[in-house]
Amino acid sequence: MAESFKYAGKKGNGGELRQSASDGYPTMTTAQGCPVSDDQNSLKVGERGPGLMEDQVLREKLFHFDHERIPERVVHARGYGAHGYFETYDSLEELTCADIFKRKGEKTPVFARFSTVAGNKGSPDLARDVRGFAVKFYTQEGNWDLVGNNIPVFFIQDAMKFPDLVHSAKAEPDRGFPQAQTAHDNFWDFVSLSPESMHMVMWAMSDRAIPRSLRFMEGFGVHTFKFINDEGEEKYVKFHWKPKGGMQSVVWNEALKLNGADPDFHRRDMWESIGNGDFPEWELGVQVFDQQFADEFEFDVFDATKLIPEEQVPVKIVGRMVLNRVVDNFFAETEQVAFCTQNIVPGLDFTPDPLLQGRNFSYLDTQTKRLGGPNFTQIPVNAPKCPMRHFQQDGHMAMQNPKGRVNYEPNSWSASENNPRECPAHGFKSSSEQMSGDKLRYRSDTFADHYSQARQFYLSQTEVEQGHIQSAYVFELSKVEHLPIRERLVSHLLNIDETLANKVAKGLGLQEMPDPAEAAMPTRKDLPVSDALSILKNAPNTFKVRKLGILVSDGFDADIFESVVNALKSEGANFEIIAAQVGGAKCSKGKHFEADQVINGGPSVLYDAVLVLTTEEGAEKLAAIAEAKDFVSDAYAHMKYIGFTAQAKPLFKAAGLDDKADDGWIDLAKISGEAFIESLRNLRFWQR
Ligand code: HDE
Repeated sequence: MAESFKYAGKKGNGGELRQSASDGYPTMTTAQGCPVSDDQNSLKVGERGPGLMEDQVLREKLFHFDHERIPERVVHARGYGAHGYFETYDSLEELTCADIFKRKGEKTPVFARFSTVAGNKGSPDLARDVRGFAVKFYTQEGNWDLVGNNIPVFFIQDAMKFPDLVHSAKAEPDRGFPQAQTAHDNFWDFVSLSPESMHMVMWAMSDRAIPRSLRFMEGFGVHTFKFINDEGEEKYVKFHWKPKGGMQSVVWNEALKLNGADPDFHRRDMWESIGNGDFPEWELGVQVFDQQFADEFEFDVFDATKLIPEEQVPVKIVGRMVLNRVVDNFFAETEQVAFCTQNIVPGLDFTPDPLLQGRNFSYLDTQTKRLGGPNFTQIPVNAPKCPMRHFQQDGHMAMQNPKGRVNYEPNSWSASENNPRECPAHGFKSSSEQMSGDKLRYRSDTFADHYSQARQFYLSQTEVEQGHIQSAYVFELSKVEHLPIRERLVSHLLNIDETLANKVAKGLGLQEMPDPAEAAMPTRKDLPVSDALSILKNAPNTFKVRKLGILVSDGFDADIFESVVNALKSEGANFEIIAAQVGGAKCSKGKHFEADQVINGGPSVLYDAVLVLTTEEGAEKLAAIAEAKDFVSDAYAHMKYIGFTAQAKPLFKAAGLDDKADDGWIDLAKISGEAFIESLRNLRFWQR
């Protein structure tokens, strides 16, 4: 028990452990600033009497507690945010007059929030789902919100379908489940009736939807935007975030186990990496193209279900984002941050993408509902860091009403900080593009090809990744109860790739192959493979900022341990010690090491690779513990590298792995720690 705790234990206060201001703590007050004399007991008539209505201290405390929750986001409810900066590599003045891209080396503060889409606030991090990737840049000419995802395309083409898509993906309304999963009838019913979703669904079934860490995923602005320079010249632009640590995902079975072992796996990883000084970092890239390219490109650049392959328009890197500060308070910052796609700055503009146009309404509307009024822009995480001058006033929680007499314009009062005017030269200007047309509800024919890029994505994957996609379809559709929905989905897959369709049909045990779905346009078979679409083809070849789990027993080899730890340090990687007891273990040189995890709290899914460093006796003891056997058999099943010495064999035998050795098993008695870490740079032994 901490020394500062005092046991009050006297008559009349319930005997709680109690500290008071006289112990050197500041005096507690009510929200009105009134000093509180007793924070343990409500006001009563007599010692056992009924409570008194006049107890303003109790009423204020309960009132505030009752109002602690705000509506969670309808989508992207579960998220995690951090602060950092964006550094501009070079001036982009030729392309855009956006202030943030003007000065080489300039740092602009940012707040980023990553999220899953379908699950509620308390859902697990490793759900198979799209990840939100939203960044608020506090530029000197206003906030720019780039509200993107970790997948470069979207399920639907028109904002009109968004509520339907989201309703179908969320828990079914009658039963209230499943949580944070698309593996149910409603979702697959909707998407199988919406062929436009087939490209994005393919991404969602790929490893992109189960990232190892938020730090190891790409981000995309998805829509085509516009860059406008000082001369009013316009170019189209798509935004990309490239993770400095490289891309990496988990395998599905690992995701399932991670959700049980640590539902906060991604947020804990972000919190710890920033705390360790391994600041998550991404480079911002742009694909810039002109009207001529847009006219000649195979698909409509305003169709958010299509991407532009990097091989066709290379991604030019223009800066980097470093996240170097966790929030002070999760609610104040991560929960109250209000991203709005309509927050853009001079030098940028929207395009007619019908999804983006709808989003520009929806975000402002949702923030007003969620945060309770129009003044959410004054909450510190949302407030611009440049001056704001306008005549908007009042409303719920108004904190920054204009000072002085002037609250309208035009006025004849003298110019002052509180009396601003429009600025035709530098103010935000929309693209001067001419628009005309009939008023109609119509889906452009240029949006009609729903399968070609899904096929291109699938064929661009390695065999291992294609296998994961096949299994994901089979898993998800196996949870669909209605056979016609499964068949309908397979009928779309037939339009994408026959082999994939056959594998999924076989996995589902379909008795008869359906006919291919009716297609508005035939699938193009001439789109070239795009290597940029694969995670494994772009593997980072480093173990940097990854984590090795070292399972030890008393008497573990001190020299091997030291050599591995030194090699990890020079790689910039981390490790955790796992032992049968949290008290830790002694090495062969008699030094005692605390364990970071006890074996039933530190399964191998938490690590990128494992090392089993035990004595024979230690391995025999571990062999009797179910979680220790899972530790090694899961590492094996998840294609992880397994470092070991011969003494660990009794554990492997008990786990049924004694005849399973392959090149992913590394005997540390035979090679140095350095050589071991070199192998770990492959991240997984996919050949297994
Ligand atoms: Fe969102 N989306 N969205 N979305 N979205 C929201 O805003 C919406 C779309 C994305 O960390 C909501 O604050 C519509 C595409 C992210 O706070 C809501 C449409 C992309 C986040 C909303 C889309 C996104 C949201 C819910 C179709 C990738 C979380 C709560 C027209 C480019 C931001 C909120 C954060 C959040 C509406 C489609 C990304 C309801 C109507 C496409 C990352 O306003």
